[in-house]
Amino acid sequence: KIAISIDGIELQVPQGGTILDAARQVGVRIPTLCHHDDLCTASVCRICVVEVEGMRHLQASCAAPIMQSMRIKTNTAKVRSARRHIIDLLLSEHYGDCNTCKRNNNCELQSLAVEYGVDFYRFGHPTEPKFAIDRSSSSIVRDMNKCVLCRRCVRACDELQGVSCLTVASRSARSHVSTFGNKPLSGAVCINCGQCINHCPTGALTEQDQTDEVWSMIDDPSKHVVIQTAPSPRAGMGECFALEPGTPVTYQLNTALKRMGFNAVFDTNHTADLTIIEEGTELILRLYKALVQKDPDVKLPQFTSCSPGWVKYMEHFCADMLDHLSSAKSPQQMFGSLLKTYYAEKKGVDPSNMVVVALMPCTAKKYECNRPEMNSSGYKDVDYGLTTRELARMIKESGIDLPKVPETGFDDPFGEASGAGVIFGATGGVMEAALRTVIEMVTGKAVEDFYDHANILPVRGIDGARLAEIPISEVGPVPDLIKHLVPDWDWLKGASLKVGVVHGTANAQRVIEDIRAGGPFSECHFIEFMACPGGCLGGGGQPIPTNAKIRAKRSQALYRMDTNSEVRKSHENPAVLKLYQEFLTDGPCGHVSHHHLHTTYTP
Ligand code: HC1
Repeated sequence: KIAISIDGIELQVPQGGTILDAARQVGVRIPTLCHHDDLCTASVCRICVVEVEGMRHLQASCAAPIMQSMRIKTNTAKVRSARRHIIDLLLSEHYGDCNTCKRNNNCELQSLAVEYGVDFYRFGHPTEPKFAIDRSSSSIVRDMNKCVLCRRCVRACDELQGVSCLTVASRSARSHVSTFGNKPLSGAVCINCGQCINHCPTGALTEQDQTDEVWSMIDDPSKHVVIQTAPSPRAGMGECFALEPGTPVTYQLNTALKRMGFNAVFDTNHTADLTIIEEGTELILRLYKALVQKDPDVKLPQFTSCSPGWVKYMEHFCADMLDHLSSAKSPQQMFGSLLKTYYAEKKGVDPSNMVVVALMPCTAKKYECNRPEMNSSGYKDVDYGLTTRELARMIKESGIDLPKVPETGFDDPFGEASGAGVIFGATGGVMEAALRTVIEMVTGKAVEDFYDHANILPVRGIDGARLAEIPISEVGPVPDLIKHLVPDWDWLKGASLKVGVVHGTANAQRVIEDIRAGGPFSECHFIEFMACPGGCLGGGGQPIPTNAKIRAKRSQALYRMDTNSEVRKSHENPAVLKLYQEFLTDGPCGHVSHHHLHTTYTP
């Protein structure tokens, strides 16, 4: 350890750590802009400069390593003047008006300007935009006039997602963030995940805003407008209303949505349960065909397919492996199809007048609902995907103080969901939900007989890519629901189900390479892939800021909701079982379910 002092505070720090880390350790706040806890150091903005006794130049605290004893000052006239100078220079290039910016009051440049008392544009202010706004993507809007060249989007796209869609082009005054060949985003290799958005400090990157379109649907009396709410927004939405990350607002949200004018509010966790039945059955069928019938065309491991950023990643980067993807649609899309068929008929609503909105933590969900495959109801199954941030704006616009409103339940017939459905939002959650069902289906025993309180801890965690083995020590009778598909379980007795869990597509890239090379992941039977760090709860449509601590709190909230749920296994959700009796009458992976709940992807 090395003894240093920061603003007169004496402390011991490990050799090689940064001044910024040391300052945080003793509660000294140094402003940052290009620095982000999720990303590698870039040290390009220099806003975090400090004075180090004996050094002629100011040091960027995010990058300067502590190799020897130092006396550091973070708040001298020289430091303040340098920081102010940097802010003035950034503002001289930053075209746009805070009042009309989506990041107003949530912009790091704006906060710095306030903090450093900027009350005029010392070096001028652009009066004309330099760049055309790119609105071509169904998920993301790029306004490079507001870019401060911090490269956080470039690093997020590369380091977290392994996509590298964005890069810095040209030099000095011409330097700008660009796609390959400066193509519009819709024509670039982008997976729509939005990680660039929630790592951007300003309004240079935002989601494709559909709030006005949704309002006009709500205002149209001829429309029956329903909304489904995904697991993760309920653990994140509170942050937009100054609540601690991980404060659940599930039922207040339902009240707000009803007051805003939605005709019905449904729980996406319901179709998460349905996804488990369909995807779990598909897995059993794949295993049976591959291991018993020795069918060479059946691909293992099966990959989950509910994360649309991950699906698009596969289409761009490993299209030759698309037949590993489960054919089950995501819960969002299953819901859309059911709403415009089963529900529309029950309710006596003409599906052409039904508008399905999905509240999602994800910008890629906007892309997913626009995919041409997603119209098995005969209409566009899901009309609008709203992010957590967009819906927060609509709630505020409605004058609703979300934390203060009373709680309301979800509407029938899709109001019932299990705890397995809610953990879909956290990395490992889809796998745990699937295993709870598969273990009970195969062994005929309660999952609690093998895992305390049905918590399958081997698949939980935060490692970007992890493996687990689930032993099948005994087998029971095949349950009625799938009896027509597999005759018995004898072939699984004594086997181990090998599973993987992966989040962040940069990790997915490593796992795909491992599979190609015949590494440990190639031996898996089933792998959960989620495009975003932490799973959907870290999605590109969630409140800003994001970091590992915030994501951990959202995750804990989802697992608490699961623990407190009355039903914790997808196959015990009575509303899902009723759906098989009334609508999906030829059972999981049957013809009806194939038409409505499954799809195929082509490169
Ligand atoms: Fe997700 Fe899913 S969990 S993909 O992460 O399978 O977005 O939250 O809604 O569809 O249920 C996202 C979250 C979400 C779907 C479910």
